Amino acid sequence: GHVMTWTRYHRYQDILDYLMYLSENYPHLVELLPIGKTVEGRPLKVVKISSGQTRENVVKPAIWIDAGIHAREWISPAVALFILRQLVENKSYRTLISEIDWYILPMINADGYEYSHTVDRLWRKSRRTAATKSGRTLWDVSYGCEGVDLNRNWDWHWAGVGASQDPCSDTFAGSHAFSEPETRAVSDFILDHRDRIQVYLTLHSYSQMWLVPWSHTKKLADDYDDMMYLARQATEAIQKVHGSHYQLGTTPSLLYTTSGCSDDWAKGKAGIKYSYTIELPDKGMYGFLLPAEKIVTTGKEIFTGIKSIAKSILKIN
Ligand code: 0X9
Ligand code: ZN
Repeated sequence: GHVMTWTRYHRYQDILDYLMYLSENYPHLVELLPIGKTVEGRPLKVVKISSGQTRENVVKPAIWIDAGIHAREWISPAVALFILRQLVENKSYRTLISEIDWYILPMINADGYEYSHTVDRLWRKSRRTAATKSGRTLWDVSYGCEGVDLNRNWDWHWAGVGASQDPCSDTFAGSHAFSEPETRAVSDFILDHRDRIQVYLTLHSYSQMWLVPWSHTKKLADDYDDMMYLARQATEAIQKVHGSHYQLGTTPSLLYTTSGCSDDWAKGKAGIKYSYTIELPDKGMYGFLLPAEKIVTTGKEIFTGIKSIAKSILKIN
């Protein structure tokens, strides 16, 4: 059994138990792929969902979804798990998983997530301890200097605009690109599967936006129109579910310029054409403290958007 519900936010161990439950109950659909460990030793597990019924000689396209890069954005892993459950337990999506392989990592920053449950609800970064030359940790010097912003640590214009080299900053980029075991594990896995992964999706909160690369520059990507076309269909489909409006555009046009982010890396380095950051609800009323009652409604609308992307991908192929 498992203790997963959709009415509260769960601890990491309960999330791992739920993944185990799914893989034991649906062994023909669900495979858990251990890809590494966090700084504090927590396992990182990619869930592969695939029905295996492929036509011969056809390479199935794959979609990657990750969540929980930022500790305090609790709605993100919750929505990833909701989508996971729909794909596995809802029989109406059998075609979707027979024609597309899904790789879902419900939690990247497991250390930070646990810390946000036990110590500081608004913690954002990982829990890397920065050692100083004197042998003391920076944490001894000043609270908040632990951790790396795992959405500034990717090998794409690393430590450029919108990222900090100061360990005490909330946007600390780390000591070098991919200095962190969490980002390294994910990027290695994605590179290993880059031939098949056609969509990269990463879930954040908050502000209700569907963000399109690039974010390190105001220049538009050559295939900006292609990315926008699929994303526009997705956000229009989302709006039909409960009327939620997701703003659509590049990060600099809607927020600010950022470097070393996962979506830009997935596009720029891994060559995944359709790469998006989804900023989940809300628009600021609760912000990071979105009540758990919103998990189901948010999950439903985002799953609708993702299904739209999946259908577009199948048409393109
Ligand atoms: O600053 C971030 O990392 C994201 N916002 S958040 O509030 N979730 O921290 C925005 C990322 C925008 N950058 C890219 N889409 N690359
Ligand atoms: Zn975030």
